[in-house]
Order: sequence, then C-alpha cells, then structure tokens
Amino acid sequence: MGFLQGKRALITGIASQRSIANGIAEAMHREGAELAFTYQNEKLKSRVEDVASRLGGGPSFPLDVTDDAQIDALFADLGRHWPDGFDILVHAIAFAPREAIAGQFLDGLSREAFSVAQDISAYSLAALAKGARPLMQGRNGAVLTLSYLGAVRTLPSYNVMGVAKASLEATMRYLAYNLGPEGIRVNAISAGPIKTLAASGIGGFRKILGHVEAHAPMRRTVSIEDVGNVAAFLCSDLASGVTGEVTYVDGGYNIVS
Ligand code: 0WD
Repeated sequence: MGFLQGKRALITGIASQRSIANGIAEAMHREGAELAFTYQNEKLKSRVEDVASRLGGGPSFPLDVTDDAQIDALFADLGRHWPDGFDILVHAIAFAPREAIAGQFLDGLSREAFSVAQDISAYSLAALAKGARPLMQGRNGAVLTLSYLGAVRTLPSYNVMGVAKASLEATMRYLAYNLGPEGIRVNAISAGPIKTLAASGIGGFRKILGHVEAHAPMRRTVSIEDVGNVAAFLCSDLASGVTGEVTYVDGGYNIVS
C-alpha cells in the first residue's frame, strides 16, 4: 500500500510533461493519492487532461491565479467534487515578464514586472491556501510550494523572480504558523534547475545546468522524479512533524560556495 493511500491532492502548475508538477503528480499517484488538477488556460487544458487520464482520471479545473473569481470557482467546484474535503495542495506556479529575468537586475526592472512576479509567484500561494482552508480542516493536510536558490542568493538573471521566491518562502512560513493549529502543514521544496517551460525563460539557463552538473556534490542535476518523491513524502503523514521548512532537492548544490 502506498504511503498516500486515502489522500486527495490538488495539483496546480502542469504546463507540459516536463513540469515539476507532473513529477509530483506521478509520485503522488504511485503512492495511492487521488488527484485533481488545474490548467492555466484553454491552450493547456488538453495537456493537463492527458496527464489526468494517465494518473487516475481525476477532474481538471481552470485556474488563472491572477483572477480572484477563478480561485473562488475552483474551490466551489472542488467542494462539489470532494464534499468532505481534501488533504494536499501543490502550488507549482511562477511567472515573471521575460525582460525582467535576463541581464542585470536593474536592466529589465519595472514596477509592473516586479508586481506581476510577486502576484503570480508568491501572493498566489497565500490566496490558494486561503481558498483551500475550509476544505482542508480536520484531515492532517499539507500545502507544498516550489522555490529556488535565487530566494536566498543572488544568481545571474533570476532578478525579480529571486525577490518573488524570497517573498514566497516568507509567505510559506507565515502560512505554516497560521495553519499549524488546524493541523495543516506548509512546506517548500527548493529544487535545483530543471529544463521546463518556465526555466527556458530564464537568461543563460543552459549554462546554469552545466555549472550545477560540474559543482553539485552529486555531480548531476535533479529530475522531476527526484522532486516528486520528496514532495510526496513531505505531503504524507510520514512528515507529520515537518512544517515551515524549505527542503533542498538540488543534489546538494546549495552547500557549495
Ligand atoms: O529549474 C526549474 N524548473 C525550477 C522551477 C527550479 C526551482 C523551482 N522551480 C519552480 C518554478 O519557479 C515554479 O514555481 O517550480 C514551479 C514549477 O515550475 P516548472 O515546472 O519549472 O515550470 P512549468 O512547467 O513552466 O510550470 C509552471 C507553470 C506555468 O507554465 P508557463 O511556462 O506556461 O508559464 O505555472 C503556471 C503555468 O501553467 N502558471 C500559472 N498558473 C495559473 N495562473 C500562471 C497563472 N497566472 N502563470 C503561470
């Protein structure tokens, strides 16, 4: 029996087979969780539905996190699908305008780029946790988000996204403190670089992959399976004492100076 048997998980952030959220969904499905999914727009709908049909046939709901009405509609739909609630919320969503994640920090900086990155990449975690809260009561629930080393170190080109990830990690900790008394744990995985759609928007990403391969203690980059397995563990009752933590799944790269 899988260690997520009997758990219900909402997976956001699948944009392709390569998405980290896809690796998380596969691991959670393998461990016995029942899944539901969101897709950002009509273009991604059929891709997400393909993943859903491969992983137990759960429903897919539209969700653009910049739209409060869609967040409300998602949890209303989910409440109809799972009337007695659900256990796991996976937040794997980030975005910054392309010109702001290339070159030097100040080059592509604007009020608009800064606030879009904050809104989609950090505020959305709090907004989704707030919407999910009533459905996650009394079930030893878990919320998980995805961060990156650029939250705590300056990295080439990551720029406004690094600032948004710092905000995301702080948001994760405030949520953990707020929701802990309700038995809901909130954690982040800081993943090493993985070639996905979102990553290909970051200036010089190929070089970053090569640098990690050469310098990480494991001398390799990580896969969506590496991240998925840790995500499944963190959202399971095996991790019942862990909340407010950033767990690095990066082949150890963050310990290297
Ligand atoms: O190296 C990497 N790939 C790392 C990614 C290292 C460390 C962390 N992460 C994080 C990302 O910052 C993100 O938070 O992992 C999370 C998942 O990212 P991913 O799997 O790398 O990227 P991708 O497959 O592109 O999925 C992210 C998706 C979006 O994809 P696109 O490429 O279309 O922007 O986030 C979704 C969207 O589907 N997304 C939204 N969902 C709802 N509403 C929105 C939105 N407004 N904007 C983006």
